[in-house]
Amino acid sequence: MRICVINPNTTTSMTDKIGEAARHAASQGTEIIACTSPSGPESIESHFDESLSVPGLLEVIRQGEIEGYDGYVIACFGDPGLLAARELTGKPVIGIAEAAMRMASLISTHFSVVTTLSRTIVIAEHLARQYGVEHLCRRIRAADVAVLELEDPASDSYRRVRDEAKRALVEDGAGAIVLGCGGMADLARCLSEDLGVPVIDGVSAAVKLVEALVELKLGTSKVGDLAYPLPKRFTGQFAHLSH
Ligand code: 5HY
Repeated sequence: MRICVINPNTTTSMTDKIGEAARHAASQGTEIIACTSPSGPESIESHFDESLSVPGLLEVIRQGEIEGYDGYVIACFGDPGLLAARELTGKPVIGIAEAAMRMASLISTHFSVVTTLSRTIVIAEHLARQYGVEHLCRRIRAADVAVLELEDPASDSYRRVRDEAKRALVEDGAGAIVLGCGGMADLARCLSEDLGVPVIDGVSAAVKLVEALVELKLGTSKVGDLAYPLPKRFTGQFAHLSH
């Protein structure tokens, strides 16, 4: 099977890191195609960034349908454009936040999330509520690490993420840690060894969920709100979407 893993920000080094984590998690026979969004912000750290990341990731899905991929992963912890993306395809589309939160609920009674900047905490809180896991999520915490600091080997981002996760274990009574950024995909194994608890990277979790759905021949329902978009005219920069 061929899974397209989309980095909705435009930082190619982060796409490479996300692709590596996805390939590490993928089963033999699964090909991972890691794609960087063709348009949008270099990092997604606000509602504004998130909204402007969506057209680019939807364009990757539209092209992916021509390529004939078997499934998609949206590798940004805000799960931007997830439902719109599901409208565009009959294949499974999994967001890394939903994947990580659901996996965490299978292996711990309570988990905490460690994300990047404190201003993004509310985005993850909204998702936990939307996914119906807010009662299992003790707290969404921020390591106050900017997304692109995760790309800088000289930054002490690992230590800051680790120390915030340690606080989550002590203060929240969390049994597992969910990493709140696609750019943290490479930290999960080290952190889990350092902390002695399960640490969930959403990229790996999402790849495994897509594989499971494809193997079960389960795709996105095309009945109801996730049916293909209705044909209509679009103007301006979206005129090419008219059909
Ligand atoms: C992410 N931003 O996973 C989110 C993390 C965040 O560019 N990739 C980003 O801070 O919400």
